[in-house]
Amino acid sequence: MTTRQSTLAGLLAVIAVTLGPSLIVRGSPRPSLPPCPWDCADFDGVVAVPDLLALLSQWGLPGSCDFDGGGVAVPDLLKLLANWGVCPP
Ligand SMILES: [Ca+2]
Repeated sequence: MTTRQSTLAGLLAVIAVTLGPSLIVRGSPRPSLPPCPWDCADFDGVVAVPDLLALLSQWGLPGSCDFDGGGVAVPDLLKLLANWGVCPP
C-alpha cells in the first residue's frame, strides 16, 4: 500500500466513524445478478457514498463489499473507487 492509499483509507475510516453507525449501511443479502458488484449496499445501480460506507463498515470482514474474498481490505476499496458512478448496463 502506498502512502497515498494509506492516507485515503485512514481518511475514509475517520469519515465513517464521524458520521456514526446510524449512517453506515450494513451489508445485506445481495439480490440475484446485481448490475455490478461494487453497488454493494443499496443495489440502486450507482456506486456512491452508501456503498463506500458499507465497505468501510465491513472492513476486515466478509460481506457484500468483499469483492475478492478474504475480508474487505484495500483492494476492495480501490475497486469500489475505480468503479464510482453509474453501473454499466
Ligand atoms: Ca449503490
